[in-house]
Amino acid sequence: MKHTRLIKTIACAGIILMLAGCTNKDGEKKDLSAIPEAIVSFFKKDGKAKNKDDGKSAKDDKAVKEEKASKDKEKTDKKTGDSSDTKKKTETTTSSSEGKTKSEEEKTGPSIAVFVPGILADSPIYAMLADGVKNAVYQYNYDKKAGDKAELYILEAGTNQAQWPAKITSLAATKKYDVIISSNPSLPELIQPILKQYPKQKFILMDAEMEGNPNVYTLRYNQYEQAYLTGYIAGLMSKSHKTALIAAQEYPVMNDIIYPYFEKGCKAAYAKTEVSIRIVGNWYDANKGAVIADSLINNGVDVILPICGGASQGVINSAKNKGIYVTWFDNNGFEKAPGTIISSTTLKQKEMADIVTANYLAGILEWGKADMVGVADKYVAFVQDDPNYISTVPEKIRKKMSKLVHSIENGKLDVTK
Ligand code: RBF
Repeated sequence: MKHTRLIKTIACAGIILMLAGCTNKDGEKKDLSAIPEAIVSFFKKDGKAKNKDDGKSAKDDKAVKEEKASKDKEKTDKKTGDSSDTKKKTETTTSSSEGKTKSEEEKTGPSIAVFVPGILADSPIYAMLADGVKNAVYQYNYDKKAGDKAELYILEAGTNQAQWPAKITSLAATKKYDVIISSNPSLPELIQPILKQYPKQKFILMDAEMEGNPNVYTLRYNQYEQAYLTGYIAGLMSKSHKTALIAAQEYPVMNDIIYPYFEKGCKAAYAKTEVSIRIVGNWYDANKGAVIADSLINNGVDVILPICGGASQGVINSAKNKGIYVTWFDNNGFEKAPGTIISSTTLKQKEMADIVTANYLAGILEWGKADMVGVADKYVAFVQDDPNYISTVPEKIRKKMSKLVHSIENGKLDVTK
């Protein structure tokens, strides 16, 4: 497969090292200080979310047990092949309509955990992941009887990346979940010890790459194309010919793909464009996002691409106040600031998460495979029909963008060449 070997994902040690750095207020170096409590959420059958303060593992979460109590029945050894599930199997409930205890009935449906490496709010890539998996589970459960329904548990691991290894390990340690679904390029490294310690635990990892392990399926997006398209419109729209990317943190995909191909796109539009990158140091600090954007704008930058989660709101506010443009990544962001947002280069992560989860539930997921999807597959898209795009971006530039999208779609342009 194309590009599959290009990314080295971050080791969990790498993540912790990243946390140890420090940044000045303009984001030139890294600084991760305030660490909010992680949040655990779980989703009830009707899809409504409940949030709880963290401090408990998935295993201990009483709410999860209550949610499961109405339908939880034993998992068979045949299904999990795992005799250490005894504790769960001996739990009983009186809620059975026929007066049977849970140990008398069999819970045969699959159990899925979604591990969100961060928080759902302001990270479209995670919200789309959760929505896609929820949809697939909902569809699967639609005509199933209680014991056969799939169970879904969603864990928000929070913004303290140092806690992710322990949190995902404790999810696997419960042995409750047939598959853990997540999304982040750092996951393949993070799960290495788990694959050894819990050899029956399966993982579906989106926005990640790992090939050849029979317990792991990965899918990533062609972010060469996503970044190049975004850079191209930034280069076309910049009047000062100075553009910038504000990233939450450095990571291999950012350093090796997103930033270089954003820069390449900018320069393909206008060769003398000056492109720079600044680092916020976390995925949530909107004030810092605004301070960094202000300083870039003061230096003449007039188009910014924020890839920094909740900090992006600060970048948008600053851009709006100072009358410059923002390009948007991952989902359709036009509504966030009409007239300021000039583009949205989207990933169809919701659709993809839905498909891979449905494939898993249907037993047809190809374990060990590492897929990549891009513009030609329509899983990376440049939004051209949004009214805000049409009203903000001049027709001449929209035509150039349309031509570029076509040439990538029909294979005439390989942005990596
Ligand atoms: N993207 C987000 O939107 N929100 C996050 O909280 C987030 N956290 C990340 C943490 C790490 C360690 C890494 C490597 C990436 C993270 N990303 C996050 C970036 C995400 O994988 C992707 O590159 C961007 O969303 C651009 O598509």
